[in-house]
Amino acid sequence: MTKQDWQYRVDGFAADEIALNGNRFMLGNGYMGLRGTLEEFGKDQLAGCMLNGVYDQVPGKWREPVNAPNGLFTTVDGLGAITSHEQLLDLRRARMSRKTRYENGAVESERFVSQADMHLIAMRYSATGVPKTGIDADVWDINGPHFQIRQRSEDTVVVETNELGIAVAVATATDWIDEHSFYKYIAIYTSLDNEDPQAAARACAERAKAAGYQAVGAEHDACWERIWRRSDVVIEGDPEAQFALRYSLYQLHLAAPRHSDRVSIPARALSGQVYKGAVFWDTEMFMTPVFTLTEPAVARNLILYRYHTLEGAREKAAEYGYRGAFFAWEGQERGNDACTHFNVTDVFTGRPMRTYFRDKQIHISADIVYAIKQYYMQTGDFSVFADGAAEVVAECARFFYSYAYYKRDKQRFELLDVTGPDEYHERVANNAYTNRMVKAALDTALEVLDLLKANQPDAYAALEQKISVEAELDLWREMSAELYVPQPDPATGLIEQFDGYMKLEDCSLAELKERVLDPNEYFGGGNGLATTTKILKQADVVLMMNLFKDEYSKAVKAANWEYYEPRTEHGSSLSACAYAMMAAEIGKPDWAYTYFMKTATVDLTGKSKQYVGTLYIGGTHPAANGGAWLSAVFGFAGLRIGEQGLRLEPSLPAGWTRMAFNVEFRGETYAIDVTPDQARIQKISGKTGE
Ligand code: IFM
Repeated sequence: MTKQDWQYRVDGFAADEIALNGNRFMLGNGYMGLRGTLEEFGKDQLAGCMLNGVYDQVPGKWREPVNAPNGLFTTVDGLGAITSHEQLLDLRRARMSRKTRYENGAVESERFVSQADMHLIAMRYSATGVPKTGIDADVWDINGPHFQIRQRSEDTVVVETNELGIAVAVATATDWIDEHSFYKYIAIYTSLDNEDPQAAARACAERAKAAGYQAVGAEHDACWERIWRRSDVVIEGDPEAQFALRYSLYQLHLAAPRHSDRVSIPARALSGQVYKGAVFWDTEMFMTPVFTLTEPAVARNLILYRYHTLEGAREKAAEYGYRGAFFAWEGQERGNDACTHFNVTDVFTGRPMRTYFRDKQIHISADIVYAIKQYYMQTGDFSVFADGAAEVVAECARFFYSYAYYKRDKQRFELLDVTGPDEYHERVANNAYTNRMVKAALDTALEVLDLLKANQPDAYAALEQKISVEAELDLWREMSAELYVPQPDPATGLIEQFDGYMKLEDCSLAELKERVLDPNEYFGGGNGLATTTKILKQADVVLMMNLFKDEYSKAVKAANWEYYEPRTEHGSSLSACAYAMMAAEIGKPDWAYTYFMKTATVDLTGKSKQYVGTLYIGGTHPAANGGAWLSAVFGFAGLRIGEQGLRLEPSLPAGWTRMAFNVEFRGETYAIDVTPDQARIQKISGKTGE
């Protein structure tokens, strides 16, 4: 494989890389994600075009998003075996192309998923034989089948999902150049976005055909040009790092919902049905921050998605006997939690294992409030509160008040029976990350409601009428003041991850791994190897210190990084970036670089966990992709954001001669330029993308 500037290329065909290449060569536009499989591939090679926000459940199986019928499907008879193959991804223009030679001929194609028209895919195809092109409705599913075919012709397929009866229409318009080559325009609409999806898809495909490949391609390219103008980060002196960061941003952008605040970015983006196509805290903690500073309109959509899914979070809180909004660990379109109580299968017994991802990760609600607060602070956009964010924030605070215990003997509130980011230790008391985040959520709720009352009394009154919170504000204030937040030990500087963590067995990661009996066994859950030890799944205290930088001294940060780093298994792709950012801050650039490259190359190397128990978890990693940007911008460039504005505390890795990028802050664009000798922030008038 070669990586050149803006291009990623794989030379040679490897059958065992088909699934990984499907991820690596992804295209998408937030509405749909198209896997980078070859045109002749079908469900056995995991061809897929996932529609964001369209879910279906087969009775007794997990609910997951729906793959649309494959309108790119094209075969050529008699080609024989592959003799050479080159597949190329142009990041700048988000186009995938391939050149394949066979014993008896050749195929060349190029495709893009339009960024200008979210319903459209365009393809150019040529072969030495006579290609047969159609629509393959026999799609890849993990827990399918999800639809019935309602109508089918050569250039149109309309299907209807089983559970909710959502119609998905795929219409194609083919423009033959000669008998070997053609342009094909594939349009996808659903009954969620159009009353007559079939007519809309047909019109879209025909419109594109009339405009032609060059014209629709030019519109698409122009959109991507704007995206890159806002978010590109230039790294000089390290082409590997440059490419990895751009590639990460590319993957993240593929899933960004620019068109709607009714969908978000699932944990595996739009690369497939893994993790039930669900939205996790990954979005708020690792992706939204990128958009908040580069494309705030996308961040706003992601935030308001939580408002539109508030009902599910309220239902979940009520289900467990609480008030307010308990956001899902695995959220789907109504905010409903797709996570079951038995989310992992034990590899030894084949039995479902009781896990507590769903019931105990109360930090998700606090993560959402944290992202909202950062969004408001960094964009100055207060209108988001009247548009729904105030209700989200208030309902989260209400939930936390109803979840907490007041311990009379200790005269403090505590959060008992929770699971923090380190999911190997379930049902713990006073997880430092959770408690600190909950305090921040309460404070944000109080601040926001105060501001709303003062500045938009009508909006405040409407909110009060809808969910009447005024009587609870003093309770939240009291809880925030008296909530226990684990502090650094005065002697060691260490923050205990949760009550009793320090008493657990202190075995090394290497020792733990020697105890492994099955390569896919889960380290958490009831009997997991890590549960009785100090080995953690992913950054927890270290993540918290990144979020509340000003509250801890450098010495405390260093002590905790050094303590927790060797004990972290990084069993989640969310982990590396937290260690990268903190390493840069405490003067460990080599470590920062190692962790940066780990997060930035996760979808290139494919070296992430593919199984948890018997559960397949492969796909792309948008949180790690966002984490690459966070590591570069907050870690290496050392961007710090306070009430006073922006400042830099850079710590460039060896060999990096320059970093340059733009951020949008409170309606202005700032150009940031860092070299080993100087760091500059310069206001540019207007917004980058306009
Ligand atoms: O949200 C994460 C979780 O923190 C660790 N396991 C994977 C999830 C989805 O990325």
